[in-house]
Amino acid sequence: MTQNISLTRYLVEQQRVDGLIPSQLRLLLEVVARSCKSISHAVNKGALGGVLGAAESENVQGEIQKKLDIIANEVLIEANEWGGHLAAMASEEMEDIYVVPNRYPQGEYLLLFDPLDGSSNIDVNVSIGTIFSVLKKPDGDAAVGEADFLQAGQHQVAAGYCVYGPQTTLVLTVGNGVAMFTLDREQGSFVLTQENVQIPPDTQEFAINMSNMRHWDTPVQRYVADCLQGADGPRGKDFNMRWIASMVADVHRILTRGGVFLYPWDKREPGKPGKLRLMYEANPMGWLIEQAGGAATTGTQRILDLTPSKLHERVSVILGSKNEVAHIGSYFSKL
Ligand code: P6P
Repeated sequence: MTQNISLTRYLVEQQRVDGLIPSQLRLLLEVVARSCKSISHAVNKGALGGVLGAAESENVQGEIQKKLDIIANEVLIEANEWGGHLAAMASEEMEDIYVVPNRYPQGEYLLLFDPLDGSSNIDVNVSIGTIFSVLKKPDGDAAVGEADFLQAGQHQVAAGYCVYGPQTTLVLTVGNGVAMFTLDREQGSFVLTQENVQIPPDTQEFAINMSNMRHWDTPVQRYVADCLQGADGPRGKDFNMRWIASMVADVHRILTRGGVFLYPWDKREPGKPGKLRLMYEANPMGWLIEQAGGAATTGTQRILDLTPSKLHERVSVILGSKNEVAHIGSYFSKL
């Protein structure tokens, strides 16, 4: 394990050595990390904190919100609105963007987040997490608006997640590889536990919700069928399957030991390109995966190349070990 380097020291050194993190971005990332500590504390209380169960409201996706969804969203908004580093925020839990109130100075960054991803797992004590993405506000004096957020994922300046599992681990990239920080609850700080994360290019493990098999498009059906034939089939090797139904947890496993994650388009809602959201799920996770040597596509296109047309746009997601993602792509090109 690396010597006891705190997140703060890591960010200062990245700023000093590589100039990758201007001071305003460093401040933003430290505030997001502090927010994740607060969310972790609330999550860890569980039933003792009266935070389990559903709230009386729905989010923009039409999904019943959990109490912790709302708590996590409020923590991120309240922690980030006054610091002067942001112009606006966008969240899975809010229909419209949240412009920093006039009583606070506006900064040059835009923060997007899924405050608590995987919230269907909250009440059954399975890992969940916060996903975040940072963009720069386009130059100009015009008031910040939704259009400023509609940038392709390749323009992100920082991205990461915090997984609330057996450990609380913050995973971050600013474009110089992927680093992991584990929360030391005794010190109350995130400590660097891995840097320059590298995903193995090949894998024998895929993550997909198999109950949707009859709804998938042909390429995905053929890919999974070939994997299930194992060593005697066209892949010539056996495969293992995982599905945690918490993207943060599945992606963390892939960053840690390789694998592929698929949430493809399916014909249950043919008008939607997929279930997952482009701007605050697929883009940050896609950049992290690429920064760790993996790949992230829709099956036919690189996710980070997609220019969004609306804030809560959905997308088909295939990401993970580079060679396996390319192999899956070959099923689409055979169409
Ligand atoms: P399903 C959680 O709701 C989420 O957005 C992702 O974290 C997760 O990968 C997926 O949806 C799970 O979806 O249809 O398997 O419940």
